[in-house]
Amino acid sequence: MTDLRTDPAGAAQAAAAVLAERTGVARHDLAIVLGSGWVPAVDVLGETIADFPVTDLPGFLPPAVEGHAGRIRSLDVGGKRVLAFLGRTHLYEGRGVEPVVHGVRVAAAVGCSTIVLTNACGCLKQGIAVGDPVLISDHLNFTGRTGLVGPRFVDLTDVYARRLRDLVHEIDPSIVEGVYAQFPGPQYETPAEVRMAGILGADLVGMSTVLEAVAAHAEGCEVLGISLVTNLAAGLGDPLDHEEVLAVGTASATRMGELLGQVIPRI
Ligand code: 8IG
Repeated sequence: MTDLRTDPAGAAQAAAAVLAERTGVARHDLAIVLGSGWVPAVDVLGETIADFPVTDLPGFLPPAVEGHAGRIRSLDVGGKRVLAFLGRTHLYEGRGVEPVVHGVRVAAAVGCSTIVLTNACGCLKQGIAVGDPVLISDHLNFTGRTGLVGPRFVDLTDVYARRLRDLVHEIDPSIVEGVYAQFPGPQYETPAEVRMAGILGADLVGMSTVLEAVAAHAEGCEVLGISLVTNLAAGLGDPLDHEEVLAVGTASATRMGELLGQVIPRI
């Protein structure tokens, strides 16, 4: 059996082979990773062709966080075959970066040329409210880690593809853009860390997405990042509560599903 840590590319190929068998198709067009509370978005997205636990594929870990279902769904969205990851592995689970980026590598291995990364996050930017979606325009990697293996000097100028952001704006011009900062977590930031992140250019703070975006971009995929603001960052509002985060996500998920349902056929 291929080891995820020593041979991530081989592990992705192995999972891709099982995925093809389980979904009945050798290739998918697009993958979407659903973050905290985003799972209901996929229910309104299209017709489900297959649905099974991520752990049916080699290299995937069982979910560690409530709100992360840990399933893979293959859907037809307006004629496009879409692979949805219902939940993700986070860096704060302490199992290294390989399981964090395994999903996007598998998606690339089955032919996905676009990866949509979604998350729930805290917000620092004036004028953005809890419940608003934000298109990720760029990121700050505060994890001190990489989603890459070996000395690969990948250019990140357009990691969140301008083309895809423009496409979303054609459908919904009201969606704003922001810079997402990934902290290692699992603790939320202190108010001082939030001030620091703001000074350094962050609009959003979260605990995912960045390493996956880098890995997906390195695989040659176009990345669309969409954050759902579920709380004001620490020190800017009420203290943070995981239950509230999930409730806000669920309330906005249907709107997000409808948006994605319009975007995906045009990608
Ligand atoms: I939801 O305020 C959610 N995830 N780091 N900070 C960080 N992650 C988050 C936050 C937040 N809200």
